[in-house]
Amino acid sequence: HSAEAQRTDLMTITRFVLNEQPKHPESRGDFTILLNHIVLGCKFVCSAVNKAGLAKLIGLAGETNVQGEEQKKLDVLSNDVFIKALVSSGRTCILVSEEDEEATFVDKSLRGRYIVVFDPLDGSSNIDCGVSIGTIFGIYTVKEGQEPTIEDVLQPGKDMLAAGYCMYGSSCTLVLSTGSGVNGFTLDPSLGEFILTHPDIKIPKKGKIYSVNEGNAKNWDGPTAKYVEKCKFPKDGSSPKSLRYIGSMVADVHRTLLYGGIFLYPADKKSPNGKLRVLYEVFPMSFLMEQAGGQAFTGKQRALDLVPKKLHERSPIFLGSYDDVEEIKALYAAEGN
Ligand code: P6P
Repeated sequence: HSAEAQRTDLMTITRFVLNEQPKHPESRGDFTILLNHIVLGCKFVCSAVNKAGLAKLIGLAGETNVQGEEQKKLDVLSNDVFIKALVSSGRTCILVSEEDEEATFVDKSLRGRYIVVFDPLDGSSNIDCGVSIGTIFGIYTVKEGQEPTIEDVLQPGKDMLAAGYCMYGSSCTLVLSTGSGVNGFTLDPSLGEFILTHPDIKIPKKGKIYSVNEGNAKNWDGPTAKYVEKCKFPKDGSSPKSLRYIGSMVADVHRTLLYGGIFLYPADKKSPNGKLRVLYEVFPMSFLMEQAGGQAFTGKQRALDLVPKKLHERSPIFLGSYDDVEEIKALYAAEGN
């Protein structure tokens, strides 16, 4: 392309997904409509998060606003926006949110064939100090015509149709996979469009960074403790890995995806299943990692093979560069023998 052509050949996320359509001859544009409503939610949250600091300053967030209404917390507000956007898309039948104990069953009049599992604002405890936070989502489909039940949600992550996250940081970046690779889009606020900026993301095969909350070291099991020890005091004379831990999953995973390395939220004596939730944290991030050439492991099995029994079930997770995850798998296998 000439420079001129590139500047005018805006590849928006909608156009990108429509171009994918020939691979799904059966699709009637339903997925594109669903995705557009997810994108709408992300745009809203992006603007709300960016104003949050200001809103707090002028006494809106968390207190009563000028109309005297109690200003909703950002994660509750974000959840309301996503639920309303997804229901109004007319393409969903069940919604599972980190914010809601029970699943939302969409009314028959607006029901479609997609299930969306999502965390509307993961890491929201970091808003006040300006650390990047994000929305994480995964999409399943149900067989046509069946009355949807909660069993339809408890599917292994490998059956997801698509997964992604939107990170609200210095820029607003949406990373998406529909099962044929991973692509990143950055919001151009002047257009209000997500533009393709990171085509065909591939995670480096091996990385120089490990990402874990070292504060939990006292409670780690053997293989995790051995692996982290190896990162800090490599026996083969190689240089130690760097530690980078932001404490916001979307930010830690985004860095891992682009720079390589490994992100760990292991089990520990206090929380035998770790902290992160299977449906809307572990599965979407594991789906993206595999699509980008990396892998994701629970300490016992491939993360995407897990079959959840409960909506808000947790699992330990080790994800990132293929070779780095292989190393911790070997340590768990050795312990298992
Ligand atoms: P810890 C944020 O609260 C979160 O859910 C994830 O975004 C993040 O990876 C994790 O918890 C951080 O947990 O125990 O290290 O503070």
